[in-house]
Amino acid sequence: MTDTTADFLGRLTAALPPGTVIPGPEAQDRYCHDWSGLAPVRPLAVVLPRSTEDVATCLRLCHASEMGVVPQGGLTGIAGGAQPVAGCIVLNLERMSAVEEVDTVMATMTVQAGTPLATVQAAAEEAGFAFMVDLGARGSCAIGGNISTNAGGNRVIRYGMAREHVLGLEFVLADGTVVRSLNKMLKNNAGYDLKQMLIGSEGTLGIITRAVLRLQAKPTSVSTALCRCADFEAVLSVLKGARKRLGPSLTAFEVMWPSFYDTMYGGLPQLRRPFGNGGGIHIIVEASGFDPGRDAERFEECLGALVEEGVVDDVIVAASERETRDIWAVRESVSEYGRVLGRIVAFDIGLPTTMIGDFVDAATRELAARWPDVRPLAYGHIGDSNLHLVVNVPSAGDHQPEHEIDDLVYGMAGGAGGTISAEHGIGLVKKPYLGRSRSEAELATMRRLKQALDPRGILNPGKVV
Ligand code: FAD
Ligand code: LAC
Ligand code: ZN
Repeated sequence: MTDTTADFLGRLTAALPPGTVIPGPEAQDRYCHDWSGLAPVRPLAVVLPRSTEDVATCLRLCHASEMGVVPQGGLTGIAGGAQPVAGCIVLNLERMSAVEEVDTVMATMTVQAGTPLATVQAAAEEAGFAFMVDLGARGSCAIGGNISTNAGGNRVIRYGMAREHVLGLEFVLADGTVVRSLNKMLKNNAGYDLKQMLIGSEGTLGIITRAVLRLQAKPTSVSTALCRCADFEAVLSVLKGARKRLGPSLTAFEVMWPSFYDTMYGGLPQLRRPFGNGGGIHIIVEASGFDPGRDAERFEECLGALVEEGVVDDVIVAASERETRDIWAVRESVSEYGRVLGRIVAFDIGLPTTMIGDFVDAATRELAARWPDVRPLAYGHIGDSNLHLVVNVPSAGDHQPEHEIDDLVYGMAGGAGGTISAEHGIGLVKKPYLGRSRSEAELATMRRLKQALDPRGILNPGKVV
């Protein structure tokens, strides 16, 4: 540590309440990495603020000394956005966890940014509402991280991404300026909508400290089915049919190719497999409604028609909460990749939906031509045009040919007019490929925005753009 760094950490520690600044060597290992699989990095210090004022004080000092700051929520990000950067401090918002208000007339909830997503969902339910951002990491991720990544998840087809669920934000700019923009109104066109700039900016433009969230009425019925189809053409017919027959009741459409489905069931014997080993592509279809007397019937009519049309080969409709959980269990087993596959290279591609089937086939072919023992698992939020591909080359062990795999898959996705990130963001992992999805003019505009808001480049240095 240089004298200046030691001086800086001394000033930071003195300016913040006792126990807020944990020196790097004493910080728990969990702050040293996120879910990206990148090698852990020990920060100079971990700052654990309890208030917006603490965040502002910290940023003011960092700005003055040009000290880099890596914001962290629940550290479940997959793109390396929350991964510490050597020579920088970490600012983790876990102590800023509180549901401050539920406004039952406006249907809003005001929360601190470190509140876990599952806590937000539970508080909404307790108040008779639902918060409709939902993803597998719900127990660990924080709402500030969800907003900063503009998270997607399983209900996007009906309710949209995190952006659609945010009405107001409080955030702190790089120089410590606090911007309180805790709007609750659905309509507010008074000048630029500043929150939109922060949403999805992955901690590079400001630190989110509070959010006003938009709540939804809690559906009184939820119907869930697992369908099996022969091929991707049939999957597209099911999507069209479900959209037409279920309209806004269609709340999830998650697809699992045999590569994903069979590998995860094979690797996790505790999961109960609803169908035999009949192959095919599996779809979780979920509908939610407000007419419990009729909703289940309408759902079964829809699925019955799809079976009759010959696009669905087999279907199981969950008859209990337990069966619903069983249907989702394999889709939610993605946190077990380490156990089932070892090290992976993960993709979060967006593609025109009609092209996804051919893309999966072609990528599988090309990967196998290069690495004969490759295991490419395909699944995703296909109702949102979002394909996840997870690749493992068993013979490469802990040294996966990450860059070659990235080049191959991103080359193919770019050729098909896709995006390199539909929901996880760019972080560090995808930064070298951003130019495949954005034009020079778009990149230059992003850099101008970054320069205007963070002229000393202290916020999440080296990430995104
Ligand atoms: P972190 O990982 O801590 O941070 C993410 C980014 O946000 C970083 O760039 C960080 O610097 C920044 N950040 C965090 N908090 C703040 C703040 N308060 N202010 C400013 N910047 C901040 N993602 C999806 O979109 N859809 C899914 O379906 C999905 N499923 C997942 C399933 C599993 C099992 C796992 C492990 C991850 C999944 N993810 C999914 C990825 C991840 O959960 C999301 O990206 C989530 O939104 C990250 O939240 P976090 O609190 O963990 O953020
Ligand atoms: C999922 C995460 C990885 O959908 O985005 O499983
Ligand atoms: Zn996803």
